[in-house]
Amino acid sequence: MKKTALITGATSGIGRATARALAQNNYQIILCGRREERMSELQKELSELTEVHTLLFDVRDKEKVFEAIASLPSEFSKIDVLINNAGNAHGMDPIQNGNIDDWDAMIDINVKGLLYVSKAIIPGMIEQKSGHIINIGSTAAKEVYPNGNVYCASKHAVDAINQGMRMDLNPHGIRVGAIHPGMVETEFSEVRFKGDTERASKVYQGFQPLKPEDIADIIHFVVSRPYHVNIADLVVMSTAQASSTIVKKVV
Ligand code: NDP
Ligand code: 8X3
Repeated sequence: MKKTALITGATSGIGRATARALAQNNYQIILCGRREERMSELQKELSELTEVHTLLFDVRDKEKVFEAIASLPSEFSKIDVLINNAGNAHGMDPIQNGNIDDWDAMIDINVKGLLYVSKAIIPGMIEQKSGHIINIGSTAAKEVYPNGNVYCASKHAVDAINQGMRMDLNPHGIRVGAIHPGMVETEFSEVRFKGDTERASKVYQGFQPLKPEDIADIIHFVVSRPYHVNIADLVVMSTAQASSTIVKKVV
């Protein structure tokens, strides 16, 4: 029987690449995100490979999160793998100039949204006595960099939640682990810089950043380990990157 994976933030970047990788590897997929057209396109593409269900919701909207998960048809309601991926950075300013709406967005999406989705899905995993939750953190979950303040705080929170989840779900036989990527070329910087594509593209110039497919490949590796193996915490950077602030660039 096919396993079912629910992926938040599946309309772009790491989430979309993960949906493709898992669809190619015989998972049925629940795609989540807000952009309907993107989702329909991906659903069409992946339906050539596997069964696909889509859920449109904003992870900030508590009620919609619970409604969406409760609306899953029976053939998709047993979730084996949850990829808590939806998230972004909003802005990159010194704390004294920070925009409060940006702070709210990062805490509400990256932290509270991840909690809402998890809260809606964990009871089913407890009941079925199995499940695998992968929380997408960041190198920003492990270190802080200048002007990264609230984004780093939100990802440090993901790191803490990941550890707490693993402890609390341990009696229930549920696997919990985090993957912490360094710089991955996705729409991430476009969102961070509010559509300034020129500024965004500069972030990835002069070196080979990770591709979303690199992380998707690792996620597939992680979920395909034998059930007694839980990859608890994984930091992944491009070879050119040594830390958040040290990147070997060709100028
Ligand atoms: P993208 O911007 O390409 O993708 C972000 C995804 O999150 C989109 O599918 C978007 O979908 C979804 N999303 C954003 N806000 C919401 C919301 N309020 N409700 C529901 N879905 C939402 O970025 P990445 O793929 O790079 O980012 C994915 C994850 O990886 C994030 O958690 C990010 O912090 C993390 N990460 C990224 C790194 C990078 O360098 N790119 C490095 C380390 C971690 P939609 O807009 O359709 O809702
Ligand atoms: C995204 C990577 O370095 O912009 O989490 O924080 S970074």
